[in-house]
Amino acid sequence: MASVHTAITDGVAVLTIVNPPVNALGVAVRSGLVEAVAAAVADSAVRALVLAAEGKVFVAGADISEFGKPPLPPSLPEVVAVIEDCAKPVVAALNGAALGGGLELALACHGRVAAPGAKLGLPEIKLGLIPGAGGTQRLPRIIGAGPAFALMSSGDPVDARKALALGMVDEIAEGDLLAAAIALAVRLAAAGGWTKTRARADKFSPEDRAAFEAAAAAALKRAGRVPNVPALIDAVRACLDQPFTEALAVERARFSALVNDPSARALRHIFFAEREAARIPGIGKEVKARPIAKAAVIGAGTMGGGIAMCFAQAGIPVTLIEVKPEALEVGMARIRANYETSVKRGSLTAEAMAERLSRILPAVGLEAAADADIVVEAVFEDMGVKAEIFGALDRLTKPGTILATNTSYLDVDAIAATTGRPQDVVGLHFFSPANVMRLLEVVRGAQTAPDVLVTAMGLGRTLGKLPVVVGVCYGFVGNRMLAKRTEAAERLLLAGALPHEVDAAVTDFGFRMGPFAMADLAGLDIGWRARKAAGDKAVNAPVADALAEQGRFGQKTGRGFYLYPDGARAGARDPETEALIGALAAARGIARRSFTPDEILARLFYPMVNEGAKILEEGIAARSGDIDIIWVNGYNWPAFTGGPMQWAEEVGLATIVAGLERFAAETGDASLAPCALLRQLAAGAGSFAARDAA
Ligand code: T1G
Repeated sequence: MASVHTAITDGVAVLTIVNPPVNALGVAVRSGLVEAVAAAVADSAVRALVLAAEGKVFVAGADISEFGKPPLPPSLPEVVAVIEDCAKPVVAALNGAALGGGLELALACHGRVAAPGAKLGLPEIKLGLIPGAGGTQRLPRIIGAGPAFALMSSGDPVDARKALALGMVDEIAEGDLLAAAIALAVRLAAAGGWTKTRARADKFSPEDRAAFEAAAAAALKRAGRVPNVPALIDAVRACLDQPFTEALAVERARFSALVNDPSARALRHIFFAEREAARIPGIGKEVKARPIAKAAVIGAGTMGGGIAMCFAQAGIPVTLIEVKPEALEVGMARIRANYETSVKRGSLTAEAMAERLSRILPAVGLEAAADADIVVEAVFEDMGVKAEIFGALDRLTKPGTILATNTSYLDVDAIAATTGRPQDVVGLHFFSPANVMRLLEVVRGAQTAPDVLVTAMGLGRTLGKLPVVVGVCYGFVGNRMLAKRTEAAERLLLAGALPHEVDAAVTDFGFRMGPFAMADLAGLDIGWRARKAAGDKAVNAPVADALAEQGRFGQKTGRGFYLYPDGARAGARDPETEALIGALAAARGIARRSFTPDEILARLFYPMVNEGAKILEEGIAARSGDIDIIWVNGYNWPAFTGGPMQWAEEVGLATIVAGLERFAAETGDASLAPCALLRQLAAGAGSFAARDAA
């Protein structure tokens, strides 16, 4: 049970917050703090207070799970005011992360002592919010409006040393944190007076104002459609222009409006979905992972090299294997070049590059994988080639070695069947570039052993990935839904939309690139060859096929859907492409018409939502939240809309169902008809989220 414990040492009341795992400021903690402060103030034996916390985190902030529900008193701002207006000095002992409301609590204290490993931050911006318990008013008073705005608009924490330099903490306790905090509290009591943060204004100056305004203008330019950046600017500007109480009311008003904004709901959904994805249905904590001390990667191509870099970065020695020495050399050269680029950019030191390279052991021949604890196959997407490799690995590697395939589409069960150890086979679908993209689809074969799955999920996190369990089907989750978007985008071209209109609708929605610009960047030849190899499973993409057949592969050939004059990165409209689309439509007897951006988005995304619902029906994904974090982290779906399934909830499932029925009728494509789950949820006013929670 959450609580606040009080112990009195040397006339100092130490109030310790206990609410595992991260001391979130739920209502029990808030009430406990108000009661504990009142008792300490009433106790004549107490001359000062220390605010401490149990565990590895000081306070992770307000309890995010309370947002969107009826507020329970006392509110956090009330608790913060009780601390700041306390008749006796209060010092915060920051044993670990002090984030969001946790830092706001500390900022209201009259002194702050941090442990060396403490981190201090206001990450509310990442939840679609702004600080709502005085952070936008007290932090500027302590470190200046410019630095405070920078910290709040990034949402990234600073470490104890930086916090000391900024003035956010009074000292760093290299030894006993509590003793240092008590000593400071005693000094404040002995001095007989202290300054309330709300009363400080020594940090404000014309230069500080200018720094804030410049940072605000830059943030506003980057913000796009999200409403919390303008809200943060309003709150900090109020801090500079208005008395504390009025400015605090501005912060509260902006915060309260944001809590129920769809973008904040979306980001809270993503926050919890990312943590929920770690739970594998049907596998409990008693299932332990196999030790992974040594890895091997088969294939030194772009993917294999990137995967090897992931292991090296995580400190796991990895043997990178090719069958031909020259291919191995090319692969190693590409890895070195990647590192050199990072060193040039300053994101990697030369020492770290050398250290990581030393962990990648190039080798020719599968025998080199013999002593690996896990082998990741990353060769050509051909079942014959993979079957040969897995058969050999089955013979060469020791019992218990996990055999993983990086296949993007192929049947992991069929690959497992080529070995005598299907229980040790799993899919690890990395996304290109593997050393950058966070998403990892962990493909669970029919016979994959529970401890292999647990090992794969743990390894994913060790490699800095966001691992999500998916089932075996063509394209698993992400690529299976991407196929529906590709098909819908092509259909839109034939029906009358132009490439730049479709791409503009998608980028205005929040994607970095639209589907056609993305196809030109990746190379139209890649998809064209994949469709030819996929046979009847291929996506229907007549325009992309026609362009590829003319050798128009996109950026690499200077023209694809768009023109790229003189190697330009941004494509220009190409009259020839638009004429080709018109001819293809005419040949199909399609009377073309224009489409509004909203019609374009509905036609692109509703079929994806339908496919996602089918994926849930089939059990290929366990939760709609898993599907959402796959799309946010693997395909750049804008997080502030929560992913395709969360977005569908905001649109309204009944609207989605009606739209799909219309599209199915218009196109004659029965696969567009809403699936049973979607109909059932829409009819019963159910939701994907409720189904996840059931
Ligand atoms: N509220 C509720 N639950 C939380 C939580 C929070 N603030 N933070 C973490 N959890 C849960 C999490 O869901 C998981 O649950 C468990 O704790 C462990 O989390 C008014 C409005 C602190 C760095 O945004 O960044 O204050 O899955 O796996 O890796 O102005 O948690 O075990 O059931 O992440 O050790 C602002 C969010 C809130 C910080 C620890 N604060 N948390 O990382 O553990 S809004 C944040 C984190 C606010 C005020 C505003 C991290 C962590 P489960 P975990 P971790």
